[in-house]
Amino acid sequence: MSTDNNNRDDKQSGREDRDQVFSKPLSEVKAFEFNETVASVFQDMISRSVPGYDLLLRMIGLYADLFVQANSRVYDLGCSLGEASLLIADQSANIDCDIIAIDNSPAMIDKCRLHPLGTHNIDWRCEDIRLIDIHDASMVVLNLTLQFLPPIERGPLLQKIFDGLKPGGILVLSEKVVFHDNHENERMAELYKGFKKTMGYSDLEISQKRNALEHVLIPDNQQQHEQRLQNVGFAEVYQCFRGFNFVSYLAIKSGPIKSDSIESATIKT
Ligand code: GEK
Repeated sequence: MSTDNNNRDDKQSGREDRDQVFSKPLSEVKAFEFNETVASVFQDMISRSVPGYDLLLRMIGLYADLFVQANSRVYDLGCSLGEASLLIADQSANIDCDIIAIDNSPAMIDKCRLHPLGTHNIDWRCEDIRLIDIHDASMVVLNLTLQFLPPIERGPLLQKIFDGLKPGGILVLSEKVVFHDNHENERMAELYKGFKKTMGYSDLEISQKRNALEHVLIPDNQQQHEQRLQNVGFAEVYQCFRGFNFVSYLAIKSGPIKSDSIESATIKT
């Protein structure tokens, strides 16, 4: 599928939110920012850039059903347009819990605040996740966010999350990763580029975005993630998803399992 065809289809269908941020040659590729331009096309950008993004969201909905506890808090850290929070709110509609969705991009949070009021009880906050307090949490989501923090600040944030979780609480951590093995690393980069082309991105878009993200998104490898999660205290760490160079972990703080557990799991569609 060529990009030209996609652009034509979009114009014909009247869709104006297609990601074309890097489609024209740029004289200077600036560092990537979550600004208004990006926020206006973010839904399309992330679903065409992250293999399995929709599945990751559905998994977060499932975890909410299984792990969100009554009288607890749920934190969605780096919530962007709030897709994960909206799913969690749907899944935990019958549970007395507070959902706190945080992003430090004003453009993202402004758009979150446009979600219909009254249908979801979500506190949208424009804050830096490194500066917030976390307490009484039964679920914390870091869906593709940790990779944007300076590496040295990742351990302290995970420690704060672990300390703020109730027994039996969970962290969902999804990230782009690199691989220890050079050959695997190159192979996955090649496959990921192929994936982006099948999603309608041109070679120019792929290379300009890669340059823009160069010092902004700094991926760790799986060993670093697993070690860090164990170091802060998570007794159970499971890699529940991998799509090329994207992985998602479910990390559980020891404690009792919610009484109405796996057998009753239902996902609203
Ligand atoms: C989703 N989780 O759709 N404080 C707060 N927010 C931050 C910080 C910070 N220090 N650093 C980055 N962000 C979402 C997708 S996107 C992933 C997450 C991506 C925010 C940033 O503004 C952006 O909205 C988000 O983290 C990362 O499930 O674009 O690949």
